[in-house]
Amino acid sequence: MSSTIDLRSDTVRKPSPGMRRAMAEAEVGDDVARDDPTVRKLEEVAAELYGMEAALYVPSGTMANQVAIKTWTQAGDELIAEAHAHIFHYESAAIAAISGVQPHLIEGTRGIITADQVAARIRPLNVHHGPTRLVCIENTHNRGGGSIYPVDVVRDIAALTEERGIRFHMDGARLMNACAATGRKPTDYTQYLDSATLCFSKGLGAPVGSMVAGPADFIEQARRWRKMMGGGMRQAGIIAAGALYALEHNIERLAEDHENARILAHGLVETGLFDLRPPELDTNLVFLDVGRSGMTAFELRDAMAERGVLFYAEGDGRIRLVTHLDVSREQALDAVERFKDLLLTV
Ligand code: TLP
Repeated sequence: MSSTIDLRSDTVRKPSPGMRRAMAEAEVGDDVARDDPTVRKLEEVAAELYGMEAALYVPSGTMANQVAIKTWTQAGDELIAEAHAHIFHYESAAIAAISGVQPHLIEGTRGIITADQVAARIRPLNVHHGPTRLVCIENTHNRGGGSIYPVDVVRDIAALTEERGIRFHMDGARLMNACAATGRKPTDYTQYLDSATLCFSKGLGAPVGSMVAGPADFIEQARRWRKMMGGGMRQAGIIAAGALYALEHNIERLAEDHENARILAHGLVETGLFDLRPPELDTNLVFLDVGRSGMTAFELRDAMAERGVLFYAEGDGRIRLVTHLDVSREQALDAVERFKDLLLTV
């Protein structure tokens, strides 16, 4: 039996031996008392990476986004986001449940929204409306197919939000993928933002954790919401050491994941049975329409799982294949062959 190729998400890869060693040797303390030197170091390094005053280590990307939303808003406010944003689709309705905020959604192009679209959604100050307090973007955009925000679009939205006194937040779970693909620095994007997140537990390969960065007073308030949400951790240096190791060792290699994503996409599109939807591929998230395969996305997922290739099926006739540290070039090529075995042999 050939080995399993797990393309469900870049969250499934496991910490490397080097990372595990760094974690085992981490200096630790009680981080709720701010006594953990490794967490403090990670927060400093992360703030510097984003060119922001401060950063906060949190258990997940979801908590990073939700403490930011909670900090910038009050119940009864509105926030503007893209219609397929992770904060709206995949965070258990936390915007409503935790912050009591109403999302005002915009259908973007590959998840990208423009300043003109945002301007048209900002509420006039009027007793009929909840005030628009926050604009959120996602870079790279997950359901947009790992798409990358053009820097000038981010800059234009920032000019608008600044003029209108609205905060600007970025879900940067995979911002380092955007940087690896464009050759840009994180600060090329974050210089325009009031707050931004980064996940260590996706393509960067750490087992746990994300960070949210922003102004020092924002981070102090976010620290309180983190505690309220149950995210105050004790000897968290053990996991923070994995995140530090990831920042040191796993950024440059993200380009390999993008190359392997292209191998998968091209191999499958060449069969004539799949279309990339959206039609471009920027980073490590490959969304394919299974239209001409003769199977639904769910049937295909189950049939391929029997052949040792795992991925998620979407409700809209697409499958999502994600490359990461534990998928080699050979495995990407092998996965394409296993699809062909299923679909092209009579
Ligand atoms: N995304 C996961 C699932 O939740 C869909 C995945 O497999 O892609 N922002 C973005 C853009 C994300 O893609 C994710 C996770 C998060 C935030 C949340 O991170 P976690 O899972 O750490 O809460």
